[in-house]
Amino acid sequence: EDGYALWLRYRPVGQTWDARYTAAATQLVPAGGSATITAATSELNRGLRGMLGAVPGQAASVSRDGAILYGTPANSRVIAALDLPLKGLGNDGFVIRSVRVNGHRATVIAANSDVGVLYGVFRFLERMETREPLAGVDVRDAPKLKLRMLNHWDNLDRHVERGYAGLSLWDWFTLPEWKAPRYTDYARANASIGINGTVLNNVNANPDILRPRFLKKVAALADVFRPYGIHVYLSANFGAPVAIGGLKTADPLDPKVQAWWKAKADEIYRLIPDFGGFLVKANSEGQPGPQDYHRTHAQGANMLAAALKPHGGIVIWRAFVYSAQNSEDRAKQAYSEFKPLDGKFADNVMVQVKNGPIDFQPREPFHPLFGAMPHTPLMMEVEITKEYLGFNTHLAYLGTMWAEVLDTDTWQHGQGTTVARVLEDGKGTGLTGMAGVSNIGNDRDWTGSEFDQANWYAFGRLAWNPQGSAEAIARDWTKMTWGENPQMVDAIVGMMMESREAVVNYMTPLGLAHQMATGHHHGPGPWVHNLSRPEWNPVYYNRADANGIGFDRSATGSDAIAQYAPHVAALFGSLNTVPDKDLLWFHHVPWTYRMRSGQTLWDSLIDHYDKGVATVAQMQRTWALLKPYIDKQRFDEETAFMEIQHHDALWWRNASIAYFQSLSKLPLPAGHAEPPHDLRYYEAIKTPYAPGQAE
Ligand code: BDP
Repeated sequence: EDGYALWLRYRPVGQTWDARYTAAATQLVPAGGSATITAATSELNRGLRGMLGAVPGQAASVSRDGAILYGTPANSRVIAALDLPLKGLGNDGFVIRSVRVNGHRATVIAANSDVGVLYGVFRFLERMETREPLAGVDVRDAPKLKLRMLNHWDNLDRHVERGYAGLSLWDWFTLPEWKAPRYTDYARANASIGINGTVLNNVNANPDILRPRFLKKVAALADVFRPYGIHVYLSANFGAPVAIGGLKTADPLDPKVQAWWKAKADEIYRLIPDFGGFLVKANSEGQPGPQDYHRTHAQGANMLAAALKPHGGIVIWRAFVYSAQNSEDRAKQAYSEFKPLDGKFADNVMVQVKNGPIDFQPREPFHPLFGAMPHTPLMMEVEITKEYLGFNTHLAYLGTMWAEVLDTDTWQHGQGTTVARVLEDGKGTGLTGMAGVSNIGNDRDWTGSEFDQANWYAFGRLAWNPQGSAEAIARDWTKMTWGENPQMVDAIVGMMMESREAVVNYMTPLGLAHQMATGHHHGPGPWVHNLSRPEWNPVYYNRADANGIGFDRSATGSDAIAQYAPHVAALFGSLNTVPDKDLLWFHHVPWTYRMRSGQTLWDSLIDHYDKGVATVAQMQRTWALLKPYIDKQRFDEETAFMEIQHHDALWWRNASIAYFQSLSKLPLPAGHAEPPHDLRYYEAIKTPYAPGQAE
């Protein structure tokens, strides 16, 4: 196995389950003939053939025990007569239930729309893959968020920004004529976890994507994805009217600019009637935007929203902004800029906010905008691709990271206003959502490693239900990806659940952030101080000197805490209550500061680095014991990747300690080894090759 099948492996279920499942899968009875129902049928055939060794016959009505009846009440009088609890499930929810039809035992998979039926079919197959019983099944489920989207940072030359899994899947050269089967497999995988939107191109957007010749290619992809319920979106370059439209300005208040975007939207919808809309990165890291014309983000977003509105499209406007001219703490800038715009956005605009206030670090506190824009639908953006967490070779299961943010209480509207709750509230517009920066490329295994598939999977599951359990998700994924042996499943889930904390520990413990080397962000660079913008330098974040370390964001410092609700501000703002994990994010403390554990900060810091390395070593030992249960290629690859991770973890630990020790001048606590080399040695290490960043 090479990982291509993802979690949809559909391997034989084995004797114990064979008889039980076969009795519940003797006949397929689809209702309706849409492309989506056809996709559902073909998935059932694929899954049942793989798991049970045979494809059941297809029939127009239930005529034997063990039939699977699937469709909507609108397309099937039999389903309508079952009077299933479909109300309140929206378009995407479904019911799976054991019923009797025509005197026969059957399983019905029903929904209000064919896409809901498809989701139900995938859930049915997932039950088999995870060895849940089918007899007496009664599932009723619907997504809590409306938009569950991948953001591809794919350039038109197929380089993927921050991509570690090969080239972009989209082969623009052979599209639209050649619709590679892989596009369908991509859609299947996404639909299986409820993802219903995809932004095809990088937020650092090449305006060419909006030219007619590219739009035809985009339309071809949209045609492939449509049966799977996936809408296509594009990242739009705000300067496109100038870059490709021949206009002299992109000022959102200029009628010619407005007309250009309107015509562009009309053109897109002629080709793609269900086009989702535009994602926009504006006035951020050099991208053009409304501020180039002294207009606000809201004015820019609303102008695009007006062009899309007649077609039902939306604008997703990113709040990832920090400016070279602004000397305010970077962690504060998005809030400072967007909070005053609350209520000023059109009703088909969503603001997309990263999970933390800076930038996808291994750990950040939640973004203060969550809960702080009561009149604006917010979408949370997470980074599935592991730009800051060791690329594709470090095992880091991100389900725990996202669940940590989602479960955090913002206190913005009283206790219990968790980030998940904020996201689930569409402010009356019905617009709710979560976006994940894709980790997908054209590598055989899609994501550059087996374990990175888990992050794609977990993203979909949490976007479906932001209150889901990271552990339960890891368990389902593990069973589907590696097999059902309970000891193996426990061992792998155990590794996954610790893995992200291990990365935090060996890279940026106790609230440190952005200590990565320049440009590619792989490997340590806590000493870096020579980049043109202060907030690009790791020293900006660690603020380490002879006395101590950490960024004072309390009232005595940048006062970033004031952007949180009072309860949270008080929690983070006081040394007595700030969680250890966020200590150096919010406070600058002396090296000799006494932690609540009684340890000094210095000793605790060293402990954390070593703990991170030790966890990786433990994961390696656990993995080695799993050899008998795992197919050779996948086992060997992960073994090698863990060696890389262990090497890198040690490198991070040693380099970080060497640098901080050059300032603190403190000895290492007993039992902790000195870094084997001096600081110069670590400073001189160059990452010889990081994807897209070869020197
Ligand atoms: C940063 C990435 C950069 C992205 C940017 C963004 O380093 O490549 O363009 O985020 O989200 O994390 O726009």
